[in-house]
Amino acid sequence: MLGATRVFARARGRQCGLALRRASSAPAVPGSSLQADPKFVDASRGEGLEIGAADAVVFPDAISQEEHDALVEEILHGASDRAMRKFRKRKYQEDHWDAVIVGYKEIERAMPLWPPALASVLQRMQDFVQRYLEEHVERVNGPLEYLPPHIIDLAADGEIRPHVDSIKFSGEVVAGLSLLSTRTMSLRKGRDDPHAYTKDEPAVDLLLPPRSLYILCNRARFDMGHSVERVDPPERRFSIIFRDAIPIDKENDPSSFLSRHIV
Ligand SMILES: O=C(O)CCC(=O)C(=O)O
Repeated sequence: MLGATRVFARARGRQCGLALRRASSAPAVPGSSLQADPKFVDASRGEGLEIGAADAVVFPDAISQEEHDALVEEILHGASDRAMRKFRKRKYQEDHWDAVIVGYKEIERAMPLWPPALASVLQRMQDFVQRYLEEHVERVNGPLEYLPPHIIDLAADGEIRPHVDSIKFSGEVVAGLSLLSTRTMSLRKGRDDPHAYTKDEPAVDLLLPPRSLYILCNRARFDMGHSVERVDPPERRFSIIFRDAIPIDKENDPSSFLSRHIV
């Protein structure tokens, strides 16, 4: 993790045309001690990509180590209701040539189903995301409705290929709490075909260590594809994703969250 931070810090020091429009200070939320750290967003290979400085941000110490460990423990060994038992037993989804996400399991888990102490950690994150959007997204002027927090268990060799989340099923934000291991999220110009991307095209990279919260909104949410690529050495990762809801299109199959949310 430290190594990756150093790589990012070095990359940011280079004089490449930075894509992020610089904010006068790191994007923040009034009254909150959480501060986005620009060192975790590397735009040095993002030439030509237009994203506002507040559109893709990382808050590195969003939760404490104790809260992190308790969330991981809960996902691995906690509540033993049927849904969680099934989730734990399920095999990782295999790689298909047309898959956007490979080597993963997922489950939506509504706030009341979490132990109260953890529900309050997740609620704190969601409330923070809401306040962030009110501050940095013009269209957001009041409370949004949120989907249940969504757990993604990404196998050590799993990856999420570039995609723009469907605007049919979720709204202004994709925000994620990262657990267990560090990965990089890359933002590239959005397009329909996740396989039309190449690794060396312009990208903005977000470093996502455990305990960090990222927020994608505005152009980073709607105009850019995001991906979570493999790491070497491979390491398993959990994320807990927060999104706001828009009215569900009843014609779409509600059985798979990702098939509804990822185009
Ligand atoms: O696991 C993550 O942080 C990324 C999740 C993602 O790409 C998505 O839910 O659209």
